[in-house]
Amino acid sequence: MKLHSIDTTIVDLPVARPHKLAMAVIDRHSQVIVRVRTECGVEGLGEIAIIPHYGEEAPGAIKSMIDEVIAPYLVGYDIRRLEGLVQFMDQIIKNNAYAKGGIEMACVDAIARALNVPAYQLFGGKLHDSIPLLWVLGNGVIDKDIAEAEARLGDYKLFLVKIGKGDPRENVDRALAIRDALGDRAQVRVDINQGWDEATATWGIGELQAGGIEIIEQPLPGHNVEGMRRLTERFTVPIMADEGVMTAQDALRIAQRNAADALSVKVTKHGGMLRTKQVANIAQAAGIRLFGGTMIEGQIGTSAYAQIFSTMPNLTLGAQLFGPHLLTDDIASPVIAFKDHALVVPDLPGFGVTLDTDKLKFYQRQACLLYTSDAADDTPC
Ligand code: MUC
Ligand code: MG
Repeated sequence: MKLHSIDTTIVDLPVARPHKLAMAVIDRHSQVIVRVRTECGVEGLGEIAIIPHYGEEAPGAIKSMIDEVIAPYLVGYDIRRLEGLVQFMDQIIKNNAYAKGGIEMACVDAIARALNVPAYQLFGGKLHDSIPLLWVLGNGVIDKDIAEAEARLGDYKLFLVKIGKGDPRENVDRALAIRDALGDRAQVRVDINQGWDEATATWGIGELQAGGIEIIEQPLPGHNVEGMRRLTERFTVPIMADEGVMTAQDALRIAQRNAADALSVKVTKHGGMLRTKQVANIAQAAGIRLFGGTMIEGQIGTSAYAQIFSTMPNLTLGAQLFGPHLLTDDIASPVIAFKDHALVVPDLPGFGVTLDTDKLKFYQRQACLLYTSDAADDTPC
């Protein structure tokens, strides 16, 4: 299965409402779609969803990294040697996890399609037929978040409130008001997205824990491993790392320092499905629980994430794969089903997704988008 070509397209997809995070407001969501084709005519699809200001890579840079730097070296490579392909990409260029992860994802889809098996079969097989789902409340306004949670209760029993921007007192009050409104009908977690310093976190987590918040995600900057250790030791409410765990080495450091109770795993930030499984294996060995994270993927990425999540024994905290519900249109056929507050892991060959080339053309980026930190603004530049 020698690689013949790699194509990339940037798309900007519509969302149901502006999604407010500590670092950005998303009112159109950007993805780089990767299509690989082998010399024997097998095709595979990858999706790199990008949360603005979350990581180190951006859509245009990812596209040119793949088109101009990585792809020229990969033509003719036998993609069945998947671990070799990942190591080869690391020789071509350091870091650039999103770009490499998108290529690897598309190769996994192609290999599994050629073998006529679901992708999870390449990673040890499926342990979970379905994965409990979490909806992210990102209005930044109490009444809107409560109304949205009420409307979503049919599909979701786990909610995550995005805080970490603005007044910490307002952040805590908003999360607790949502928690009180939902009562025992749902669990409520928070994601601070690195927004607090340690003193604020020590105060804020105390309040959130007393108010019944279920999990606290990434309160401190990702590099502050010792601060995360102190919070993990101090509080009984689980502390989860997200931005603090990008690489397998990060996972190892967190495990060695007892610097989190849980990790949020994401194929894109770890640089592919093999590397995500590596992080999961370290967590499993250390007794750390996993949460299936998201970068707000559509059908391709959500299926890919679900495939690898389904193979992880310690993925016991559900998954944030709400992308297909937040995005109001997609460039691929629907393959994701939702049942009993959970996502059903697809059993079709590969990721089971078919590209809609008309939609791909329709949503293809025409101009660069500029995201601001406090307004749903997309001024062309
Ligand atoms: C994050 O920090 O988990 C993904 C979805 C969302 O609402 O936030 C992001 C990133
Ligand atoms: Mg997070």
